[in-house]
Order: sequence, then structure tokens, then C-alpha cells
Amino acid sequence: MNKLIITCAISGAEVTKQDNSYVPYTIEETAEEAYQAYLAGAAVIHLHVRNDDGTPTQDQKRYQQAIEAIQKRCPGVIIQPSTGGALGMSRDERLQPTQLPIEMATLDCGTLNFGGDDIFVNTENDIKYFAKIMKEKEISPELECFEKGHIDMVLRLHKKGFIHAPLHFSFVLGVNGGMTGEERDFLFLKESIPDEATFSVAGIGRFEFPLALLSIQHGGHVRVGLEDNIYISKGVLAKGNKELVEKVVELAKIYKREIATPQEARQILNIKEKIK
Ligand code: KMH
Ligand code: ZN
Repeated sequence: MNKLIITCAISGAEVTKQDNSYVPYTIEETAEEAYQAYLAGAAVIHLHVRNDDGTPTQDQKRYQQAIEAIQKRCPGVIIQPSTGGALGMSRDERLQPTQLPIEMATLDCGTLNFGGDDIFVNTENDIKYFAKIMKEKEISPELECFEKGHIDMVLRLHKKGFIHAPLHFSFVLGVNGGMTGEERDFLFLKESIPDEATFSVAGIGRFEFPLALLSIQHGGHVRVGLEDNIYISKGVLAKGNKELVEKVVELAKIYKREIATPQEARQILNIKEKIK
């Protein structure tokens, strides 16, 4: 089978040190968590940045500092900044990291409830706007889909020329307000994308490892990390992103999936290399 790309979502925008003390805030903590994930086998770092007090920010300079620090510690790793940012941010605020010479970024493909009164807004026009900028800047979009309607949106916008191939989907399942992460949900989404598309799965909370295993079994890729899940097993906090990535590496052995290096990940995903 093809090699397995592990993405590590090291920080997110919502999870805090109160939830898990390993959630990185400072540039040094962010670089260290990325480094530990990279050593464990992550080829891609999905990146949100925080101010030192933990508040989420999409500030371009803060991203630049974090990216430089990560590149220094993790030679060749693919850095995938978030354009989702945190709830309530404007389009242009969210898009700031795309001003940097990045290879990949997330593209969130639809609006959804996000628990309580929260809504994560991604209108059709938002998606077109984000996709246009990523196309112009030759940034590979990771197409984050939280439910089936988001896949339909991608396919429609791809047909109309707004979203460019190659299509690389990320099924983010188990968000309170999105699609759940049972096996049937995964299979439905997997069958809904074109054969030539690639996909990764990010299971939220208790869905993280069962979905990782399913994706490994079905030739897909996997995202784990403290953004999505803070536990290594039921009730036991993970001692950092490293443990979560290590667990995926163990799961991969069950189906004899080798782990892709960052360079192999670039080939699999057809990413235009930008780092020196
Ligand atoms: N923080 C969430 C509201 C992304 O990175 O593109 C959005 C998010 C998605 O994390
Ligand atoms: Zn994210």
C-alpha cells in the first residue's frame, strides 16, 4: 500500500493548557512540539499560532516566527498553516499566513455549528475567495470537510474552476455540530470523493484513533494532535503531540503501511516545494 502521511495538529485555536499542559503557546513551545511530532513521524505540521498568553491569533509576523523556528528544528517538514483561525475572525484576518511562502494551508469547505452558540462560518463566497488566493500563490489546499455537504461544495467549486486539482481532502469528524465519526460516516465520505483524490482523516476526541485505524486500513492518511484530542487513551492525558503520533505509527504497522517522509508526502500530494 501507499505510504502513510501523518499530519500533526499541534496546537489548534481552542484547546488550552488547562486542558493539556503540553498545548504550545510561545514560539519556543510551538517549535518544540512540532519537533517532537516530526521526530515521531509527522511529515506535516498543521499550524495555529497563539500569543504568549494563549489567545489565538492569525498575525502574519507571529506565523513567520513560528514557521522559521519550526523549519530550523525540523528540516524539510511541510508546514500547513490554518486559514480557519479561531471562531469569529474575518476573512482577511484568517488569510494572513498565505502572505508567507508556504506550501500548504487548510481550506475550510463549509459552515457548521461548533457547539453551544458558536458557528464556524465558511460561506460559498469565503471558500471561493480563499481558494483563489491559494491558487494564485500556488499553495496546496487541504480541503477540510466536516460533513458530506462540504464535499459536495468542493466538487461543485472544482467543476466551476474555483478549486484546483489535485484534490486532497481532510475529513474532520466528531465536531459537535458536524458529522460524527462512526465507520459508516467515514465510508460514506470516502466513497463520495473522486478516485484520484487523496484524503486524510482527523477524528475529534474519542474518534481520533478508531478513525486513524480505518483510514490506515483504507489507504488514506491521518491527522492527530492536541488540536483534535488531548488523550492518549480513555481518561489519560497525552504527554504531548509526540505520543499521539507514536500511536499512529504503531497502528500503521497493523496494515504494514510505511510512514512517508516530508519529501515523500510532497510527491504523494503533488505539493510545489518552496523551502530551500
Ligand atoms: N479553529 C477552528 C474554528 C482550520 O484549521 O482550518 C477552525 C479550524 C480549521 O481549526
Ligand atoms: Zn486547525
